[in-house]
Amino acid sequence: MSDPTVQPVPASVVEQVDAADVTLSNPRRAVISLGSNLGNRLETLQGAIDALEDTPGVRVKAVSPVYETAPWGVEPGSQPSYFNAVVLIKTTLPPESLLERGHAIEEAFERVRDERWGPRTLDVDIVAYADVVSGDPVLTLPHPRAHERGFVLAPWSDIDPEAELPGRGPVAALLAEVGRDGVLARADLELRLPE
Ligand code: PH2
Ligand code: MG
Ligand code: MG
Repeated sequence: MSDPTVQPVPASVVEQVDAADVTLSNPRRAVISLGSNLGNRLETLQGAIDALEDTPGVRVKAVSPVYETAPWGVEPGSQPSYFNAVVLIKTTLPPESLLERGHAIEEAFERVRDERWGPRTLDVDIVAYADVVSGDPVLTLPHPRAHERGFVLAPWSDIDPEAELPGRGPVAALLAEVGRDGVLARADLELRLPE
């Protein structure tokens, strides 16, 4: 007979613990792109990096140089230039939770979503999550336009020259194809890796 003092654990709880166990003991690498073209761009990017580090289950491992970049995908001259950077993280959060956290950080910096590719105080994009390739419209991985954006590829290759964009190939080769037009390193500015 079974021991009456042992309470059965519902199957749903067993499953959740198993899923959490796997990610907790196996943090994943992810690549985050940060962009800002409204307000104090540098302060905002640093605030986003600090907020990522403050997230349970996220460690910021590397922070790229700052680039000043021409707005991509909009009429030339119609928006202020962007500051862009890339950060490498290790995380126990699944991609959906990381996305949610990115949106919460955007909201903390008063991001307004009214037009596609409108100017913004802060954009936090998941460029890649481990080697996941997914066509999920809520979170397409890797980011569907990362391979053609110098403002993502240049800072990423600075901090990880050997990096590969899942399904697309080496970041350095993609950058060579796209070129560095409108992507200017701001060596006079610096973002800090949180302590
Ligand atoms: N983000 C966009 C649209 N255009 N252009 C630059 N230079 N940098 C960005 O981060 C950026 C953009 C939409 O997310
Ligand atoms: Mg974006
Ligand atoms: Mg975005």
